[in-house]
Amino acid sequence: MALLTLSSNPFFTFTRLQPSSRFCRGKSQGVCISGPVQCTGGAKTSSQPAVIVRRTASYQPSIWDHDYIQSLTSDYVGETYTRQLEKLKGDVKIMLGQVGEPLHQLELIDTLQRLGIHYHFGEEIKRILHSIYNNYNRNDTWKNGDLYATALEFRLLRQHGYHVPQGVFHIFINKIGTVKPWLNEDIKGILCLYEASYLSVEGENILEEARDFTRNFLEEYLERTVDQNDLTAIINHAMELPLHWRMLRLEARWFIDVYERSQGMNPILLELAKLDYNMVQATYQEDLKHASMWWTSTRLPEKSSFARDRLVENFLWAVGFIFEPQFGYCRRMLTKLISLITTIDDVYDVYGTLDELELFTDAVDRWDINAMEQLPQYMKICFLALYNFTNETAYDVLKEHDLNIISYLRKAWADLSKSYLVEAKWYHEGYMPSLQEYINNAWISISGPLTLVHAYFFITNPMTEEALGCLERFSDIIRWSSMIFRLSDDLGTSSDELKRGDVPKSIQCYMYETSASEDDARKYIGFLIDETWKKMNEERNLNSPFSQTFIGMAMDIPRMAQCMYLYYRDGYGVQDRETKDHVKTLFIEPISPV
Ligand code: 0FV
Ligand code: MN
Ligand code: MN
Ligand code: MN
Ligand code: MN
Repeated sequence: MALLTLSSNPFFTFTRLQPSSRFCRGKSQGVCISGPVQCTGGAKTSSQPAVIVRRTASYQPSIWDHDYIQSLTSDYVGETYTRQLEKLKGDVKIMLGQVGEPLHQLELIDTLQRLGIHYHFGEEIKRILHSIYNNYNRNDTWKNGDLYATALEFRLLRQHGYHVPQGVFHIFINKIGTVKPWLNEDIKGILCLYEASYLSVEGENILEEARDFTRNFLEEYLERTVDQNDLTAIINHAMELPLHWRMLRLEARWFIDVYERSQGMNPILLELAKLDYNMVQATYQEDLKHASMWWTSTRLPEKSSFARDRLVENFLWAVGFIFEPQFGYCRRMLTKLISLITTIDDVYDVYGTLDELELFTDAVDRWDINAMEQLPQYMKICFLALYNFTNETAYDVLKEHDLNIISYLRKAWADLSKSYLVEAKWYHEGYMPSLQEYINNAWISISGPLTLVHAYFFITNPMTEEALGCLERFSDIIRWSSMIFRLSDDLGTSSDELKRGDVPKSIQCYMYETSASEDDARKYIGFLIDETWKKMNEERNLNSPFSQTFIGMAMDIPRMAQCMYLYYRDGYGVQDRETKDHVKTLFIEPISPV
């Protein structure tokens, strides 16, 4: 056994054990070696010093300094800009009222959505789509057998909750699942069909085939096209991730540049998009400063130096979950919540011993402030931070809605802690769950349910009995959202997790179960993500007591996760790659005005 010094603390020496044959199947039979990094010693009172097993994740310190965050400013505040924004919004409303052709109406709506300014025109967009849907079978000469028009209408109507059958694509597709030969030059139509196919629900074979076909077709098109132009850039972007899976704000920022260069660009839309982006960025800066003040004041980053200190990235998650400027309270609270989740996740996954984790889980489950006494020092501060934050949330709700929500919040924390503990036990026993057994726990341990329960209280007014019941029972939208979050996280983080010692994640469970290669296991997890999106597409259009804002947030969680973990990379734990650019783009650098 090689000795490795990983700590400057003279009380601790670390021993690295061989991580081989760690995992066993079934009830803890077989070889079970404890974690790859052990640390012996510590300030114990007994003469025989107890062995304390601790791992390390070697997370880098934050690259964003608190003082730097506080120094962020924007020019885009104040009366002048507000007036200018209102004027431009008025112009666009007139535009929306004047455009008559259904195809032009759809194109305008699509452009507004992609530019990220659709939220100003919710009523107008609703009205237009409603009338298009009402005329669906009566007046469709404007589509005239056009794939582009059909696919655009299909995507926008489905996005807004209307049921359009997949059969509308029948006339374009051959028996063998390719498009009819006369469409082979219709790149725009094929791209649009590709994007539309992501709005499918389970069992829609035409859309499934359309997706495979269009993807292959577009990839081949890229291969044989030497000229790099705007069209190839757009196709490349679509191949990376479809529109339906994109984080909205980053997509808006990307599209504003594309739109500026495009033929037929409307200067009013461009000006509004840029101004709005910059004004929204100013509100993000204020949200971020607020959250950073709180995070610094908790002193958790210094007290829990084993954990990720990722305040700015936590804010990025929050913006991914809900971007509209009026939801500042929700973003601030989410950022705090995610910071707590991350610290506590690292307590369970990295730093805590099994005994300590049992005590912590028990304290959360009992929701007893006196239980804090039983905790080691480093856990006391985590526990009280969590307790205080929960009370702060509950107090805000009690104040505004005369409703005591403590029971919902503590239940969500107890569920999360228990799912963390299950994983910690599996790890310590060297137990290899089946994929199903893993997932049954892991959709909770990713913290999606806890986050959505909190989010409901951060945005909802008024709160309804029915919705509270659905929250308690984890309605399916919460389940599917959390599932995609979990599987995407596993694709991005499990390699590092395994190296430092953590439970086997979905990929490893599947490999163990089926003897698949890692490549094939990743493909299979990708397939599960696809299938889960289809369930979510279906679920969000069913009758539910949740608002569109809440459902939107449930959809945006996987979008943000797919962005953070793109290309199987951990954009959250490792800050200084794409994530750093995303932070700069979204929160720091304004777009140059027209
Ligand atoms: C992921 O880390 C993590 F901590 C997350 C995603 C917390 C942030 C929470 C929200 C954005 C709601 P890690 O890969 O360590 O998580 P697991 O569950 O795999 O330990
Ligand atoms: Mn973790
Ligand atoms: Mn974990
Ligand atoms: Mn992970
Ligand atoms: Mn990017």
